[in-house]
Amino acid sequence: MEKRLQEVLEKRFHKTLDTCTKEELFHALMEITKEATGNLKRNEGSKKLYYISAEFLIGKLLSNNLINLGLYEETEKVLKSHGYELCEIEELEMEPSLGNGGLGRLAACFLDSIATLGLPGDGIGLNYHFGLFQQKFTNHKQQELKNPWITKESWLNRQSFTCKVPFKDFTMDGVLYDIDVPGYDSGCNRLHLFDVDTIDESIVPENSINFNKKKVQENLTLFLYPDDSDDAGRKLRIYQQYFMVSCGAQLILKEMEDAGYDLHELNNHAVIQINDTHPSMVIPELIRLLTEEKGFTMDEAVEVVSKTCAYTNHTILAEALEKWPMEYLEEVVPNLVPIIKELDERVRKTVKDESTYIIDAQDRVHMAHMDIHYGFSVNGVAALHTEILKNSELKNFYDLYPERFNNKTNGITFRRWLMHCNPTLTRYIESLIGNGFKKDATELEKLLVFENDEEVLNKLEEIKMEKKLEFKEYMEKTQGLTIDEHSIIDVQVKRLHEYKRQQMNALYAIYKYLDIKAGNKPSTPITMIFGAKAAPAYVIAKDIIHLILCLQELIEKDPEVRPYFRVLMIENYNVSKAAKVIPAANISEQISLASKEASGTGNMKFMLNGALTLGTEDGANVEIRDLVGEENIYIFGRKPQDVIDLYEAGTYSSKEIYEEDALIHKLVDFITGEELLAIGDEESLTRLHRELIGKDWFMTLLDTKEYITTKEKVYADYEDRKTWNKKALINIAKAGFFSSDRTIAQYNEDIWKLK
Ligand code: AZC
Repeated sequence: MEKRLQEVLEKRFHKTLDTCTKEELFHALMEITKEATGNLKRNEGSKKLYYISAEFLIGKLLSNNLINLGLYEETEKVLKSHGYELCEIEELEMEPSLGNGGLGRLAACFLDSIATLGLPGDGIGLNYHFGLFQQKFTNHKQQELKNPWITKESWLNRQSFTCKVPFKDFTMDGVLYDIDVPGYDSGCNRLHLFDVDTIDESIVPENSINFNKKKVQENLTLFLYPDDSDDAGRKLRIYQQYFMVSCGAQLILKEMEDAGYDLHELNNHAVIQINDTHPSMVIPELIRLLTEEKGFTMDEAVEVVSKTCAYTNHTILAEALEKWPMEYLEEVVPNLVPIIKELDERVRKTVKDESTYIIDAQDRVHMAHMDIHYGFSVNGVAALHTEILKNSELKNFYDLYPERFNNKTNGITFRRWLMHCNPTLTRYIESLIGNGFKKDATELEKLLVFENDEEVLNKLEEIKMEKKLEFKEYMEKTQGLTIDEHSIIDVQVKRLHEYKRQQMNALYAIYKYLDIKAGNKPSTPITMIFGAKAAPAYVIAKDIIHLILCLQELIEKDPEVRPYFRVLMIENYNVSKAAKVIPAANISEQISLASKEASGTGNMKFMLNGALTLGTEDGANVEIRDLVGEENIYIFGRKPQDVIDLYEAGTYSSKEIYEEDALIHKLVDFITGEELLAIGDEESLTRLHRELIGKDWFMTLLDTKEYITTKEKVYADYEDRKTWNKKALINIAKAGFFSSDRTIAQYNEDIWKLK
């Protein structure tokens, strides 16, 4: 490594390891890493997976690629001997935020595991020029800025493949960029990101995310998930989706033909995993290409495509299940319209249940319905979620095709979420149980023999302290906030959404603030950490951020409370910040309204790093509880079936709870009390207050009381550090199940069947 680094620095910059700048060093490292991945053997086989997704939240790649290539430690050593820290070089990398949250990060973890297991499988997506917006706090509010990540040199490698994508009034030329995906100690796959050369980044002003949505030729791949609160935005989403699937379908067919396969046997050589409904148009697009260009009859095309495509559902929230007005499709992708109508006709001929039709009475196209009728597999992302799909959300489809439904509980890559983000813990685990867990995560269970070993438990606590100190330093440097490393670090980081109930955590903060004001000081100080971005057009979500930032301000300025209790919000929460805060956490907040969080994956990352979960009976929390046992997790709140029944009955009234419960009344009213109004914006706080009392669609007030009692118990339990550390150890030991290597092995076993 040292020799190669010197060569590259000399050749490119006429510098040496001792004279180069950190930027030059970063670029040399990127070049060497790219060269090493380029030299890896490609994973190959007679059947190939295409994981098609509108999002790949890959995050920074330098360190993870070095880890997977087996070069990390050597690089670290070489840099150290010349006075550099690898982690400070890593800071210079631009972060590709090509995803919103869980769904996009899952796709990135999957790519890592697919490559690691040696399976031939590539990702297909879009090369957004600006990732998810950069979040800035001004006047206690979220402000959105554009988030560029592509520099002159990056991980992208331009390829020679091109294709033409026919829209109604014009054709666009797709070009392809690849990012290599090295497996851990294994071969290499690729992430294919499509783009167009006519994109004009300059149509977006500085400090803004606004642009003319109608100039499709200039804006098509500018933004991940452009604001879809208006017609133009929704149509742009369809332009993007069709562009992605058409380029993807053309690439797939070309690869198949180049390999000499008969396209009539496409399903024996390719499998397409459709990640949520954003890529669903790949089904009619493949049918279109096969019938128009490859001489297939409609029957032949429908049959082979249906045997090739599989669909993953990631949510039961109605607003996220895409339904496109036919009118929009006619305007954007008229080529697909007759095919979608034909697919719908075929369903109508054989199926009685109208609720499963692709085109509904309002002439809207239900993308998920198309996926289920014309795919061979439908999976949910956690056991509970899949049961809800089968028994309520998609029951009518389950009745039709029970054999298509299956569960694949999500997972995370331990290369990023343990080895990279917590090397100290990794090394310590290795010293206790050897390094087999790096390839077979279930070996972490070997840690269980130490559950009563005080030396081991103390060491775990020491490592947590080290990570808290690192996080403290980071927060000081980036936001000027000084955290007390001796406090309990209680973290809720995830997208801001009402169903995730950050507002309930904020109500707890109000409770604690008032309790301390009343003279009840906690034995150990508490630091509550939030990190969340709200969709730019999601008003109530932004109001919740405003509330949290106002509470932060109130407490920071209150010398009576601040030494014991603080509320801090991480600005611009993203993958790199996740890697900093998760290892430092004692408590992992997973408090969604039961039945609403399909799985969650943050919950797994926290557990793996020794935090205890405070959560509802929702998503993968249920499986975490089943693995660690009731005594090693804190579960509270209304049960999923009760919540489903409550929605069905329509009897939930937050107003009633507010009026009957004096404590809740007081906490909710604090939002518009004089303390917060002196800091924040009256309109925003009043709107949130009104929403909580008048609607509270995700039933915050239903669980608030039990949440407060449970959280008080968690904090009290922290005082018995030995028992706490034992619980942490059990959580780490049982986390192996949540390795995405396991998830991918199951996808392959049940759905993909790659050799
Ligand atoms: C998310 C789910 O909300 C989360 O529970 C799950 O863990 C994750 O997918 C991965 O399966 N869903 C989304 O992010 N959905 C969309 C449309 O963005």
